[in-house]
Amino acid sequence: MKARINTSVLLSLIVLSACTFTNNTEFEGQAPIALKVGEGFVNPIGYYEQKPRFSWQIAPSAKYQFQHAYQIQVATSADNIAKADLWDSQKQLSTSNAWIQYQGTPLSSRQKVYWRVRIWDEQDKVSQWSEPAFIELGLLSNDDWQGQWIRHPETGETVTFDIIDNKTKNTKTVTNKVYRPQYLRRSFTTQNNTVLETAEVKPSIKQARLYITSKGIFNAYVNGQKVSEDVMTPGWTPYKQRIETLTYDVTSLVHSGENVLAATVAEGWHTGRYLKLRALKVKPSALLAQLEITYSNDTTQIITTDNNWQVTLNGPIRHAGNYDGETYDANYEMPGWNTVNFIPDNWNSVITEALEPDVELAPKRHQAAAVRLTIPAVDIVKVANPKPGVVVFDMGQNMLGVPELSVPGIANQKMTFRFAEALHKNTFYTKNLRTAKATDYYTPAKSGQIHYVPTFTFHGYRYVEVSGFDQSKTPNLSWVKGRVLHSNFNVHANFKSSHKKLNKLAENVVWGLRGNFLDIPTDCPQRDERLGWTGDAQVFAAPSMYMADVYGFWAAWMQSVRESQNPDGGVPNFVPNKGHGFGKLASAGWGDVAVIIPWELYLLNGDKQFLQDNYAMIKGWLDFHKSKSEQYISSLRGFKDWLQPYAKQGQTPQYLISTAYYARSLDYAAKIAKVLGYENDATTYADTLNKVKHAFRQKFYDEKTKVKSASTQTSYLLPLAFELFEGQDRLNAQQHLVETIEASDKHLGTGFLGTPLLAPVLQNIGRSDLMFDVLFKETYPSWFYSINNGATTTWERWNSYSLEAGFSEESMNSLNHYAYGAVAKWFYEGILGINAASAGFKDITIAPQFNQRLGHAAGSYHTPQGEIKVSWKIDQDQLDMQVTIPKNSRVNFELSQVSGLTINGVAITSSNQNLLLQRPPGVYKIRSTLINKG
Ligand code: RAM
Repeated sequence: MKARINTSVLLSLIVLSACTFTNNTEFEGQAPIALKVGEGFVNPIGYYEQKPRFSWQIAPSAKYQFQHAYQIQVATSADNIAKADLWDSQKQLSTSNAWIQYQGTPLSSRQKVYWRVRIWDEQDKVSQWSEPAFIELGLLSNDDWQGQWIRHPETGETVTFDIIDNKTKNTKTVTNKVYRPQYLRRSFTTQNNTVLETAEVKPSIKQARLYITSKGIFNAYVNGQKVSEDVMTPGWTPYKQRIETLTYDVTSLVHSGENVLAATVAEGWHTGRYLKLRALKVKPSALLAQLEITYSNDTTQIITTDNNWQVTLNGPIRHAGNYDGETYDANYEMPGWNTVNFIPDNWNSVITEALEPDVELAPKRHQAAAVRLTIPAVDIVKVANPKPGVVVFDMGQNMLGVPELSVPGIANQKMTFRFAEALHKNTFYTKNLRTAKATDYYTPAKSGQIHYVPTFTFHGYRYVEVSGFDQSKTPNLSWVKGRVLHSNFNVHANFKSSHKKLNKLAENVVWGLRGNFLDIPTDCPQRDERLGWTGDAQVFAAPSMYMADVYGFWAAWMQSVRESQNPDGGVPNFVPNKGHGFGKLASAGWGDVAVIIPWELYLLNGDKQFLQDNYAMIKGWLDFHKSKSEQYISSLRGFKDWLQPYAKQGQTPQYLISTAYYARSLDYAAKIAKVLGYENDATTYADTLNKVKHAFRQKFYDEKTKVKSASTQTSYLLPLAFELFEGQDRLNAQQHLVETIEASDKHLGTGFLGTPLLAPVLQNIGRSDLMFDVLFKETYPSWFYSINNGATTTWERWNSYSLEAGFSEESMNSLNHYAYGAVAKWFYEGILGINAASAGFKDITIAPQFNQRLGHAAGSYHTPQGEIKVSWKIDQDQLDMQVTIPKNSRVNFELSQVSGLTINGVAITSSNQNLLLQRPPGVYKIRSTLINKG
């Protein structure tokens, strides 16, 4: 028998002694690791939260398994950490290792704080303290900014464009403004350079921070050195409400004496056009910066954007736009323009503009974009009807990025670089880019090899067409590389199986992710669109979480969604939008993003703050749904089951879809309200849900639960996935669903909304075998059809392209749309069986779906507690599986297709089924016979 110890006495002893002897080996408990704040930030500079949320993990190598309590200390300096002069949580009995909110005095702009954590294990033994981590805040308020927006005085150049009129289909000419990229600079002398009257020692530079943002996109330099590798900063937010700001540590770049702070600013999303809306009024780009230098004597010098700056439009980047590409002329290069040795002759003085009080300047709350990969060209392709002097490179991969070009040029002979997603009947094809010109130009000042990477644009492409180069040289693969850009998060998708095409599909989905996560989630990266479509986002957000560290990315975009909500509660079709046309309207299955992303990401992370942050929007959205419904049937407009095969928008009736989504949003809202403790709201939403369910059932289905309209897969998937039917109705609907799938010879028949529901519904009704049949179909419409036709990403349409006939249509045909990639969630949740049994994966269910076509499958998922790993293989009928469960989690095994199970050598019989439930962290080796091969 264990002796009972008085825990509180023991604890005070531990706390006391731990404070005195922090490194005492008596406390061998391994310290927590992976300290993070907010949505995954490690030691951030320029952080955004005044009350940060702390997360950590137990090291996989620790001798203990669970956390039973924690203590967090926050201090003003690393030396003071044991004093916890800002906040000491004290010992808190809690198993939570994530999202613990700081409760001290809210942190202020620029403040740098240190924090550490220790935990008590299941035996109530305290661990060592973690290594201290830090957080440094950015500028939190507009009042922190002392400077003004600065820009070139010009008012843009008028350009004419030919566009196809949507109604008449005739070409018409419109005019608009474009703004040339600006080169801005100012020099300054550090304060410690002044001649000192006394003999005291000159103070040295202790720290320098650059706070900076722009309307448009910028690159910044101190003394000619780029301050960071970020690209397309500050990214895209609803600029009329909020512009994100960046913070850079430039301590090592500022010298005592004279310095130059400089920046280039181009159109980006702010000033550039979007969609075909050439005529939309655009405002010029501008820069806002504040360099703060702190000296060893604790004085501070601040350099801001003011009328001491000079600007020119006569730099080498002549034009730059997201859709149309960049034009670079080396004759305009200004060597050293951003250094002290340069004399800015003929530069203009900037004009200044006051900060708008209603435009919030806020620290960027997720990672900026960056070059994440560089890939080589794999082939020089022979096209049909080759034009002399034109060569086409194949990158082997459809991607979002910019080329890295090392091409031989001739002085003053313009080179042209065009981009295409695929060859069309062996020709270079750009019609599916619509009005996006997606062309870069480079004019060399002298003959020889150029080295050029476009700065202020991005393209969605696989093929690069190069012309204008030195014809005496033979094209070489080394001329072109592909720099892959996306927001700077880690991609750790690692699903692998014995099936090549399935693996290729999994890879393609990841490339769809890489290709559409440039600061905001986009529908596509190549044509004149590239917008944050909310429907696409709601289907792909949860799947993307299985593949990359994208929580911060989504949480940031959801803030933009909140800011874009219309006064009537409608959540727009795409975010950000410029308040123009159909972009700001709300649609069923699109606007529901307001509820779907908060709930589904909460299930994966367990971060209640995310629910709270979005709660007002959720309520507004439900009110909006209500205003669009009569007798609990919704008449909200939408895009139906967008791009369902064989039918443009889909045959499932709009109001059936709208009512189903009304129900889904009510259901999720009721759950969210419950988690947040808003019991009345939870009851109201649940009551309304019941009424909507009833109305839905009566309105759209007959007495045999057959849909009254055309029988589509989606018309059964929606009520089954959203649990809108009970009892016999549910069974009937299941049967009708299976019949419709069988009627199409097991091909899918779903669009954007139906497709993500297929796998979870079929698994839920015990028909994973049928899901595998659909998944492994080779012919249209199917996922493998695209692979059989050379896909390296997921496409917008099931038949966007074929090797034989090329692109199926001219418009609306992107080869890089992530929506249909939502199926990849099932690779992790279904095939590997990694499921959250409680929000945030503290409770895990492992329920793999085996199938005769798969000899093995493996992969992992990063939960807030650590990595879950699953791998299984089937040899004859023998199943061998290995599962790793991270610390501070428990696992249930649900293995339905097996018999004669052993776990770590122990046979599971009817009397010890408990060995399948609530198991602790560790490695499980599972063997069994497969009785149902699926
Ligand atoms: C297209 C977009 C997007 C889709 C909408 C309805 O233009 O590409 O994917 O959500 O239409």
